[in-house]
Amino acid sequence: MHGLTSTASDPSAFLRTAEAELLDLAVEVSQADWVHATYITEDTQALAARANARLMESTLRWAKDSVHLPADRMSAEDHRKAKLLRLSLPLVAPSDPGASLELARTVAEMEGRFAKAQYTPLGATEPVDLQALSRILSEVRDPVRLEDAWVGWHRVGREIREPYQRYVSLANLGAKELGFPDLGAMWRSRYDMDPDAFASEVDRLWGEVQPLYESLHTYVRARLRAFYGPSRVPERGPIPAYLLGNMWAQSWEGIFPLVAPADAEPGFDLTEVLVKRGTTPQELVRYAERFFVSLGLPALPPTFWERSMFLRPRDREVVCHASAWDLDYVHDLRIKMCIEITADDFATVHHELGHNYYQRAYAGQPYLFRESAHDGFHEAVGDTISLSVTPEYLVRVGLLDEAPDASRDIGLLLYRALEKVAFLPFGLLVDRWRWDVFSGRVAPSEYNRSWWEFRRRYQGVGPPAPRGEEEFDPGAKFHVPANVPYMRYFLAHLLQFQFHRALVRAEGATGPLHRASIYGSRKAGERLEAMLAMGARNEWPDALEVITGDRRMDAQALLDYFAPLQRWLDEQNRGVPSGW
Ligand code: X8Z
Ligand code: ZN
Repeated sequence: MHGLTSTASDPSAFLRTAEAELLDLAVEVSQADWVHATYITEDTQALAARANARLMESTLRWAKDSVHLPADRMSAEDHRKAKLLRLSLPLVAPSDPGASLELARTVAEMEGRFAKAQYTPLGATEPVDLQALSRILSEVRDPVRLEDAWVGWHRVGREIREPYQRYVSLANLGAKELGFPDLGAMWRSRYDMDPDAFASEVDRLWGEVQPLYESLHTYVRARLRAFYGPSRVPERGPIPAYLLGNMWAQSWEGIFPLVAPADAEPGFDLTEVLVKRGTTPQELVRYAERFFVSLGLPALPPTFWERSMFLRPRDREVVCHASAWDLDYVHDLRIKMCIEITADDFATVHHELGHNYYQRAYAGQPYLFRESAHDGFHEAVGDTISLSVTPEYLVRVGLLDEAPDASRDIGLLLYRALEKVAFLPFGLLVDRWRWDVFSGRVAPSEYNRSWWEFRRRYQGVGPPAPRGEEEFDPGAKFHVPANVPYMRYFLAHLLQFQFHRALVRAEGATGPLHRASIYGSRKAGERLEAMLAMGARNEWPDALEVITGDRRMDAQALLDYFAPLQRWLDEQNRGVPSGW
């Protein structure tokens, strides 16, 4: 099947055969993963693990055979395919008998443990899930209850630590067989540049946004100190992570009411508006679909509405973490989410549909190109649309009677910064930490200590009390047990501002970026679609150029967007200690 002769004699045919076999196995993986994620049992876990193991084994074999392809007799397209073949999975096991199944089982088990974890918070009588605990983190202002919910959820890491270590060793061996030093190097090789150069690239990007993040941190710390008092919030040290309105302190809009100055609220509360109107989860998704349709993209297929999971079922365990799927890699699009009627989930449904519209647009490509330009692009599409959810847009779709005037702009910008700027260091550090874990720079005996070093260094946040090595706090974040690379979100948080700026300017808009929306713009839609349809056929700078005219990722668009806020923060922070 994987004969050397066919490799050498007809590279295109070799790659097409590989694609056909991998597509079949990938569809089986989607089906098994979908059933597992929407109905967690021993059996669905076993089925998902088996399907994943088969895909890993096949990918490894084809990738190893492809080494013998005659480079000098291959088209540019086939070169790209051969390169992507080796990088098409976020994980492979070594070829030893049973290793793929063991690795796939280990990941499925970690995912299951994460999905099923519960804790009975102070004042409750029943254990509750992550969603309910997250609601405490964002809504409750009693620091004792906040700390309790935070500590309670983080217990989940303890049972993930051991399988995680096994996963690290197996996944590293698999990456080595594919010719990468370790799994982190394999992940960093998907960016059309030298993996070390990519690491420097993200440092450069972080350097561009770090001053803005520090200004926000300084401002928020002072406000939280005023609210919770000096015994909870230090004047100069890291902010306790449980006070920032989110389980991982990754985005801070939950504490907007605590830090918003009196004269600068956004002037409306989208959650309240949606709840008052009795919006259903379906309708929430319809808003997002209508936005894409307004750009000239097609409506979602009827099967999307029949097969998606919008609500947490009462009678079974599911993976609630939101995701978007294309089960047959053509048009079986779906999302899986436990939707709550909030402004947060309003943004998340746009995020998820961004994935679905990307998948739809590149479905005509050969299998190995049915991917985004790089994974940050996939994460940026729906968020770009969310940046167009301005007050004026909400008025146009009937969710708001009147847009607040420009005097409320600081409120709008501060809210956005709590969402987007606060996220940046977290987006960066999850994989900075994992890269060190995979390379062995961080030994298992230091997993938790080093995790907190990274959180302190980049985010300037700390745990409620020292955390020992019996804990495994990275395991309390979905993407760690689920083996989802995370640097994509850091990149997406910069790219979405680059996309937004380019698309609103394509329409000729000249006003402030935070009041500009591409809603209803066919021109923006065409540009977006042109980029989406390329899939992974070209190197990512080509895709970036199609949409923005630039070939480099940079933070300037984000800094332009927040420039008025930066000036305002500088005034607020005068005389306030900064840094940690
Ligand atoms: O995982 C997600 C999406 C699915 S790709 C809901 N996000 C990251 C997270 O929740 O940690 C979106 C923002 C960052
Ligand atoms: Zn996503």
